Amino acid sequence: QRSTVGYNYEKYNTFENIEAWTASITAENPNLVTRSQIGSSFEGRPMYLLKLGKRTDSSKPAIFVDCGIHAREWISPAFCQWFVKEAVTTYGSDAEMTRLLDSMDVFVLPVFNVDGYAYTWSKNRMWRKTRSRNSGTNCIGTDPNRNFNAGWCVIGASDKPCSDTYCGSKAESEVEVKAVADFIRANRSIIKAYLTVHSYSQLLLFPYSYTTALADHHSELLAVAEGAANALATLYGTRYTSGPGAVTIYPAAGGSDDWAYDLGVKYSFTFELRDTGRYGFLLPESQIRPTCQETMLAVKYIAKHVQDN
Ligand code: ING
Ligand code: ZN
Repeated sequence: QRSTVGYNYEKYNTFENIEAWTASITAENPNLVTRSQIGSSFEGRPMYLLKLGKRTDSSKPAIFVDCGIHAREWISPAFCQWFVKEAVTTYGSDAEMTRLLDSMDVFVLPVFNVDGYAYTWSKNRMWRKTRSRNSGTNCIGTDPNRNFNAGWCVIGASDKPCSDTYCGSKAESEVEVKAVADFIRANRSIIKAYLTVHSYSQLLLFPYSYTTALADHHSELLAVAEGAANALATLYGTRYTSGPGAVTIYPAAGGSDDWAYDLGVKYSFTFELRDTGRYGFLLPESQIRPTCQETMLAVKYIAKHVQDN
């Protein structure tokens, strides 16, 4: 991918393709995109982060978006790529996108769990976790969305390395989780919103998942989630359910949205994209475009609320 001309956003792309694409899209849009590396994975793959935003002298408030925490949820990295494409192609023509990127920066991590994602292409399409070694067993990997330091491993997570929801040997045991947590901690004064994209189930979740207690900002978060879900539905009528994770899907500790929220990032949301189970993780490529288009409306709705508050 020496250029993004002809890059296919309506197919699932390999990690290598996505990696090359991050370089091309950055090179082609120097006034809007900067690429940095926030870490390396267990197997040594780079974790590239794209910063989208109109260049300014002073630092701007920001939104952090990650995709691909779980390896098999392929629609998620596809959405992050779509979002970046939309940002660079509609900046200057779409009023909402222009205002967003003039007033804020959007950090996009297209693939969080890079090793797991590569493994779903080479060996096991249904892999979820990282690919790190665990001592005393041949079972591989930790669930990165059970590895954040938010009620770590108290509920809805397993302390057994062979489980698909293994919480790891300690919070942030996974280098990928530590890289993201370190970046967000270092930028906590500017990061106003944290969005993490999963699939599937058509849900828009917010804290908490590690407890059934309601978040301090519950009513505002619920209103924003419902507004975003309504915006999403205007395009194709796709129905999303909004609510706190613990009561809307299941109790689960160590999730990234709970951790970001407790750090002070008020607008913290987990998207569970299409579908509701017909295809599940194997969402056909024909649904990439409609899924990404409708999800853009929800993300832009949240971004507008964050800008205005
Ligand atoms: N769902 C999420 C999971 O990690 C979740 C649900 C969201 C749990 C937020 C904890 C916090 O299980 C999928 N599909 O991965
Ligand atoms: Zn997931």
